[in-house]
Amino acid sequence: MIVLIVFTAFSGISQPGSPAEPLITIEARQFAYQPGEIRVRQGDRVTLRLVSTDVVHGLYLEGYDLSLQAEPGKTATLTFVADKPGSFRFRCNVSCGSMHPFMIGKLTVGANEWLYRFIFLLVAVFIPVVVSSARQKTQSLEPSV
Ligand SMILES: [Cu+2]
Repeated sequence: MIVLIVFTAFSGISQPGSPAEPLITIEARQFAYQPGEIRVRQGDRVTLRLVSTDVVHGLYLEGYDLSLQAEPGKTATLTFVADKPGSFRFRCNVSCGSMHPFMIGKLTVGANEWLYRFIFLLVAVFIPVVVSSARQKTQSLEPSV
């Protein structure tokens, strides 16, 4: 039972505690990003690869004040440390056509899940332990027949 809880709490984390280095490829075309929503963990060293499939597109990341531009058929990369948690919009900063102002996406930088999983684990393991030891105490107080 406890093994199962521990497994559940820690699965999905490749390197517990230490930041990852995700490489995220974003395809840009008139007039959208694919994927339009990306998610990383706080502290991750993120590399964005912007690939344009039609005209010149840019990507400006609000909050981090970072930008990059990709020529048609080419790739532009940008590496940064996602040190600010929250949701940030990114948008095209190269005028690429009529719907250009609607070419937006979202980056979510989540707080370190590790802490939350640790708290969950603590609660999930220690409550049954406390309850069962309390039961044992009650039983030992009962007079033996
Ligand atoms: Cu654009």
